[in-house]
Amino acid sequence: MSDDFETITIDDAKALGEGMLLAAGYSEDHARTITDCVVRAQVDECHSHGLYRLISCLELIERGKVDPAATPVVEDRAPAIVRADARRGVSLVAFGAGLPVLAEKARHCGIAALAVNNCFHFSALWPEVERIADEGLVAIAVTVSHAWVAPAGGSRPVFGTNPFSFGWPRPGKHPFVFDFATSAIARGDIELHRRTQTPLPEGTAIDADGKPTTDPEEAVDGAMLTFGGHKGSALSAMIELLAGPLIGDLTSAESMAFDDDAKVTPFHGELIIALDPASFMGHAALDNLKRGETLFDAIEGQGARLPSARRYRARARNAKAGAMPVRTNVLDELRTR
Ligand code: NDP
Ligand code: PYC
Repeated sequence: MSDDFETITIDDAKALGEGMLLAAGYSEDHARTITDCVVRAQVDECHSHGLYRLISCLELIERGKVDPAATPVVEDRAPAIVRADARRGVSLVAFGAGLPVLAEKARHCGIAALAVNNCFHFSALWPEVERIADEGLVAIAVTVSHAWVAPAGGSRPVFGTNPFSFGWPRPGKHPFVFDFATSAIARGDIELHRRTQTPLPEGTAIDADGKPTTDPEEAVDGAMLTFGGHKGSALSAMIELLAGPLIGDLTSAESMAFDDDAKVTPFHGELIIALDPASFMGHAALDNLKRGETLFDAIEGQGARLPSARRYRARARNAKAGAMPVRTNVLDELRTR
């Protein structure tokens, strides 16, 4: 199978996404919110969480798992805690419902947390922390997935690919954002390698006998690895605890059990924390935020790049062209549905 790309316009991608999701039975809110997220990811050339994810959203309906018209319920749990129950809908819709309360609470208390519960979660986390950072708040988001990843020193899956994302507002600039799986590779990339039958990078997976492999099929039968050995493993365990038991939601192993071999997008919760610089530093907040710029200058000044710099460049390039590259095999799969 080829690994070629073709260019489609942003408007066509939006029409394709919304059209497919509405026809499949998603509510307008779900269809619009999902499409907005996957098109934004595609514009930023985040291929593992771009238009490709429409396929998983369609499978969620086809396999009878998601409530495609779920209306989230937002609950004020404590002065600095808000909960958005997705009610078996998609995480992004519940996030959108909880965000205004999270921001208001963060400004009032200085720090606040949003627990998104009972959601199907297919997306990258940077769109969420970027939105919070655009409001002048510092953001952290974590979520689990399905148990695909072995702990460092082990050989059987326990953890999800458990992404960790951070956003820092930068006056007059795009926020500083990073967002990565705590596995050495995202599951979405493994699936894309499977589709194109191309080898995985070394050090990302082991086979069912615990031996290193670059074969995506063997990786799926075996286990993925954490990044950074024991360090990624500990971070992944922390994310299991924060986005699972702390907020009363499923761990990656429990999400896998809930899936019951339907092989759909994970079902669990997400924890999002927002911090308000003005509450910490009052009038000095802006000056202190600008001190972050000294750090960024020191990074970029020696030729290193900031996380998200590639994404922001792709965004500017593709927004100007009104079009973006998409893997041909992904478009073929979407068009034949
Ligand atoms: P990557 O390894 O592709 O990149 C992670 C981050 O590191 C990005 O912010 C990226 O910026 C930055 N980065 C990459 N290379 C460099 C570099 N050389 N110097 C500085 N920064 C760099 O991420 P993953 O493959 O681990 O994850 C991809 C996506 O998958 C994430 O968005 C994540 O949220 C999502 N995901 C979602 C899951 C879920 O359960 N919902 C589970 C697992 C992953 P840039 O984008 O600019 O390259
Ligand atoms: O790429 O690991 C991943 C992933 C899991 C759920 C959504 N994305």
